[in-house]
Amino acid sequence: MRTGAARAAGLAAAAIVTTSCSSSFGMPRGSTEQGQEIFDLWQIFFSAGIAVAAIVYGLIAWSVIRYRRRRRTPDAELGRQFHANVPLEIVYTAIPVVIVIVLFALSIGTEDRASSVSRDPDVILRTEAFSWGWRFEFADEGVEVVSEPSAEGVPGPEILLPLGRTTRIELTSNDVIHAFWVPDFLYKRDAIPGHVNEFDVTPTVLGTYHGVCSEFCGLHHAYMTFTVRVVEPDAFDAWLSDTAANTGGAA
Ligand SMILES: [Cu+2]
Repeated sequence: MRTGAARAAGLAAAAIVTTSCSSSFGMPRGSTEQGQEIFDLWQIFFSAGIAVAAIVYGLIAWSVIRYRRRRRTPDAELGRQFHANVPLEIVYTAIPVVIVIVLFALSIGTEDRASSVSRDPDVILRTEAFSWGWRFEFADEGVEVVSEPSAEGVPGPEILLPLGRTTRIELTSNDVIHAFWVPDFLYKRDAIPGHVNEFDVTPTVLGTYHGVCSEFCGLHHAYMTFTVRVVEPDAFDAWLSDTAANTGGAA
């Protein structure tokens, strides 16, 4: 019984150490420069959480074992009783406050960097959400990609984005509030009617990414999907000119 428990504890410790060493704690790493900023912040939060948990659970375990009632302890006997320990109380109030201030400051820095928009983006993608689909427009190139009428099993539209280039997404909605979310980008933004939200994505990993509306917006919310395929810039340019030619130029 004891060896079983020891083995389980050993395995758990090994799992924690291995996970920590791979240093992503199982999180997606973010497939854009902006997403990687957020990933780095999450790592700090997660590590801080592990450190705090280790101290808290360690102290609980120590108290339970060190101050447990022993067999020989008389029924009425209590441990040493005392009231207040000002230095200790100051320390355990100050440490969490400092942790919160540091995490707050780091969050503001990350938010600034992840949400900052470049003055000179390589591509501008106007994105309009509607109930229940998406209209993507590469206005400068005259390319428009629109959802089919939404229904179960109808695939969402697919757009391409160039690897390593900065795409400015100008996001709005033409009816209710929706939200643009590509989980692998670790970044999500609301699409608000009458307002344009701007953010940049600079993809760093080639791949096909699933996108969804992440603001419940009505009956077909669940079908409001899209696909983003990150390709080499040359392939992106070729796709744009092919699509522009096939649609006769939507601009
Ligand atoms: Cu929606």
